[in-house]
This record gives sequence, C-alpha cells and structure tokens, in this order.
Amino acid sequence: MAQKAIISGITGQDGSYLAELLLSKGYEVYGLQRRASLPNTGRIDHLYGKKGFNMTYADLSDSSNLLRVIKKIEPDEFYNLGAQSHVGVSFDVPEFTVNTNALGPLRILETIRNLGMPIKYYQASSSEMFGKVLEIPQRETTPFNPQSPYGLSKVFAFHITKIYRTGYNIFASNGILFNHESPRRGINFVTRKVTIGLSRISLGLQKTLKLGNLDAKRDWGYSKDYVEAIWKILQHKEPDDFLIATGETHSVREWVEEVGKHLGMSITWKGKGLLEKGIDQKTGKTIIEIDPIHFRPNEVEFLQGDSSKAQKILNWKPKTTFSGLAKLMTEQDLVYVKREATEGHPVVTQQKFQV
Ligand code: NAP
Ligand code: G4F
Repeated sequence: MAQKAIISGITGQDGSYLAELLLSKGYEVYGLQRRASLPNTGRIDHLYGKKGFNMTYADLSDSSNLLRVIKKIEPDEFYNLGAQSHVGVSFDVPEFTVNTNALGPLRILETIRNLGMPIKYYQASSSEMFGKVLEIPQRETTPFNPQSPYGLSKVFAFHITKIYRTGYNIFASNGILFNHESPRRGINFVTRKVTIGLSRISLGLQKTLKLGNLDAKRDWGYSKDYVEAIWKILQHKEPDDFLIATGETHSVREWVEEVGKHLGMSITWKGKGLLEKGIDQKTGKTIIEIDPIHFRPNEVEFLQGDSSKAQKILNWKPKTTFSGLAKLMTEQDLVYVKREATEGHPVVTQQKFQV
C-alpha cells in the first residue's frame, strides 16, 4: 500500500517541491490549503490531476479541523511546513506569527497524541532560532538566541516537538534548515527580490532596487536539495534533530554582485550607511539604493551552519553552489521578466511555477 503523507504549507516554496518528491516516490500526498481571497496554488497547479495528489482546506489556527483531517486521512507522515515565514513581517504581526508557527505545531502534536496513531511528524525548524549567534559555525548543540517573534515562535515549536518525542514517544523530528531559495521563493525575500529587481533593471523596466542591510550574512542553499533532507529525516530509524546547511556564508552585498554577474553587470559600491549605492560599472548608473524601511528592529547579522551530522547519518549533501543558485534563479526570473516586457503587465506575481 502507498505511504500517505500530509503536507501543511504545500502552497509554499518547500511544500511544492516536497509534494513533487513524495509523488515521485509513490506516496499519496494530502496537501493542506488555507483559504485565500485570490488563488494561492500557483506553485502546485501543475500537480492537480496527478496520481496520488489530493488537497483539502485546513488552517494551523484551527484545532478541530486539524483533528478531523488527520483522523480521516490517517497519514503515515505529517510534514509541518506551514508558517508565517517572513522574519521582517513577524515584527508587524507577532501574534499571528506565534499562533501559526508555535501553537500550530502544538495543535498537530496534540492531535497525534490524542488519536494515538503511529504518525511520524516533521517540524520545519529554522536557523533563525540561533539569532545573534553564540557559536560559529552553528551546530545542533549551539544554544538558541532568537531576535524576532518569528525566531522565538520557531524555538517554541522546536522544543515542543522534542517534548512530545520524549514525553509521549511520538516519532517527532526537527530539521533546522538554514536559508534556502529557488525560483519559487516568495518575492519579498531578499534573494528573489534581487533576481527579479536586477532582471527588470537589465531590461530597462526598472531604474533602481531599494534594499535594507547589505552586510547581513546568510548560509544560502537550494530548496530542491533541502526537501531531500526533509524526507530523509523522517526515514531515519529513530526521531532526531538535524541541521541542514551548505557550510558557506555570504553577504547580501555578495548576492547582489553574483546575480549582477549573471546578467552581464559589474556592480561596485560607493558611499556608506544610508547613502551607500550600487553602481553598474558598465552603464555608470546607480542601480541599488538603501531604504531604511527594510531594516528590522533586531537583525540577525550572521548565519553559517555545520551539517556534518546530517551528512554522516543521513548521507545528505548540498549539491548546489552559491553561484549555481544565483544562476538558476536569475535565468528563470529573466524569462518571467522578458514576458513582462512583451506582455506589458507583471508576470512574476502571477506566474505558474514549473521549475
Ligand atoms: P513559504 O513559501 O512562506 O510557505 C509557507 C506556507 O505556509 C504557505 O503554504 C502558506 O500558505 C502556509 N501557511 C501560512 N500560514 C498558515 C496557516 N495559518 N495555516 C496553514 N498554512 C499556513 O515558506 P517556505 O520557504 O516554503 O518554508 C517552509 C517552512 O520552513 C516554513 O515553516 C518556514 O518557516 C520554514 N523554514 C524556511 C526556511 C527557508 O529559508 N525557506 C528556512 C528554515 C525554515 P499560503 O500559500 O496560503 O500563504
Ligand atoms: O531573505 P530574508 O528576508 O530572509 P531571513 O530573514 O534570513 O529569513 C529566511 O530564512 C530563515 C532561516 O534563517 C527562515 F527561517 C525564514 O522563514 C526565511 O525563509 O532576509 C535575509 C537578510 C536579512 O538580514 C535582511 O535584513 O537580508 C536582509 N535584507 C536586506 N535587504 C533584506 C532586504 N531582506 C528582505 N526580505 N528584503 C530586503 O529588501
């Protein structure tokens, strides 16, 4: 009989790639979709009608509906990827963030406990929990020091997952994933904002791109590589916590330069602080400016992960380099943006994601 998996957050970046991976392995996939006033299924529209693909309405803020859905489906695995996942936005909607990201996992775990079903649970934990880092590189053993409502909500979810594992003998595991990106990344995360913005500038559709903290450093990987790790974490013989990262760290500034290279630009920097500008040496034009609106009340300046435990125990390795990631995202956004140029309306926000 086919394995059954529920994915919360299936309409998001990781959920869509994980759904593809599980379907390719013969799973029956049950995606949880929350109600939206406009279609929110652009990343998974291509999966409708595929054997084993099912969708149902559910929301992480609604316990009774989670109970009904889990009881009816009787899944073997539950991948909890649903979240208000934007760190900056979590300062604006802290209560919603905590309700979804912290209490959502608690609601799922309570349901699993009350039903007494042998469901394996995956919690999408985050490097944002390390916050102002207390060790370099960060490992599974590094203490958390969150700096945002988002980071703290994920710390609660991480610990409640461990507590249900040890206290109730539930197969519940955490994946502590560092930043991972793709052509399906939400358009208000910095990597995607840059690939779209610079692509538009290269075609003359936009003059400048306004960014926040250029000095922040992140360990950026590729979402498609990371969903392999997510699946492997639940296939391990026992529940455990694994850190998933590339081990490399780069600044936002380096990301801008790298994306620029793939568009034939040569970006150099002039000025300091709010007056800093990125200039394309080929045209002499200013294309990057700083807008303090993108600064956060607290910032996480530096993340770099050590994934040697996952490499050793799960036999997982990142396959995509920093430059390879910038190339694949830029190439795809250039395709979307060229369509904007010919069709005369925004395509990026209405795209059907196929890559
Ligand atoms: P994403 O693209 O923002 O997707 C988030 C998903 O959660 C979307 O499907 C969203 O639905 C859904 N969601 C939001 N609120 C919900 C609610 N109340 N009930 C049910 N579903 C809800 O995020 P992602 O990048 O794929 O990340 C997946 C997970 O990994 C998240 O938990 C994130 O916090 C975590 N994570 C991500 C990274 C990263 O770098 N990408 C790193 C570490 C951890 P809509 O489509 O309707 O908005
Ligand atoms: O792309 P970001 O918004 O990602 P952030 O805050 O690191 O969070 C992502 O990774 C976490 C894992 O560590 C996930 F848990 C979380 O769900 C999400 O996927 O920002 C990256 C850095 C930050 O330091 C930010 O201040 O880029 C800086 N930045 C500079 N200018 C900007 C901008 N970020 C955004 N979103 N927009 C800017 O204009």
